[in-house]
Amino acid sequence: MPSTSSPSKELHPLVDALADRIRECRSAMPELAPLAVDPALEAITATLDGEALFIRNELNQCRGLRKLHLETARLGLGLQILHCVFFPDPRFDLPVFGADIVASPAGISAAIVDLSPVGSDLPASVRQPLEAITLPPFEQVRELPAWGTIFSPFVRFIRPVNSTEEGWFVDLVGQYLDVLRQAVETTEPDSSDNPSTINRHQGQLSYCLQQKRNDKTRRVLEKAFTVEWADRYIEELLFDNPPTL
Ligand code: BLA
Repeated sequence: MPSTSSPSKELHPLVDALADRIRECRSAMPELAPLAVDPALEAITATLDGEALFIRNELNQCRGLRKLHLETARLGLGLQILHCVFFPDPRFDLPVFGADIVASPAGISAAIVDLSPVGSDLPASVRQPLEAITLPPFEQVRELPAWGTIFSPFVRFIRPVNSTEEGWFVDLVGQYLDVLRQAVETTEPDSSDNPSTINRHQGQLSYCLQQKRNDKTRRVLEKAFTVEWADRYIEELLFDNPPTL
């Protein structure tokens, strides 16, 4: 790990490896296109107590997904974050993909991945292949927070104990993204006014609302920047509500 005072932009090997795997899977998505990012939010740098902070945001869209967001960041006290959410277009019966890693000089404290439903159940096109995935025997499985009711039964929330487990986690995320890509390729959209579309829009709103109950995210951003900045960042970039249909 780089020391906490290092101004370098190096990231924990798991953060780098997972970002690379996500980029590789993202590049295989059909009709992938860049999505405009507010230049003020694309690359953010700051200094806190002499430590260099940065956030890098990558935004794309593709068939079936309204926003593919990958963020890598160093946010003070040696904290490193990988944050990734792929939000579906509500006209498609597709889940929300989410992955998050929190690393500090003490190691990785949290690694989570899920394909989360935006209705009562995951579509069969996603549930069936997920059921077929063999879960690696992670030693430390973490308990979900109270707001974590949005996650599917396939959510994996762990603290990897060594680089072998870190590799398992990267592979697992790759498998979840392969499942998502196949569903993206085979799902046909409903119309905007179809009741299923409206329900999925509602479900995505709830997903965003629940994620905003994670005050650990908010606190880190408030400390590195300001309360107002953190609020805007969360509302407009991390968990913006899906556009009205
Ligand atoms: C926890 N998220 C955390 C923690 C921090 C952050 C500091 C506490 C570390 C720990 O519990 O070990 C911070 N995460 C951030 C910041 C960003 C971020 C600052 O993404 C972005 C700038 N969080 C998500 C997504 C998921 C997620 C998409 O953003 C899941 C798909 C999950 N983060 C998540 C969960 C916890 C967490 C479940 C544990 C919360 C708890 O135990 O209370």
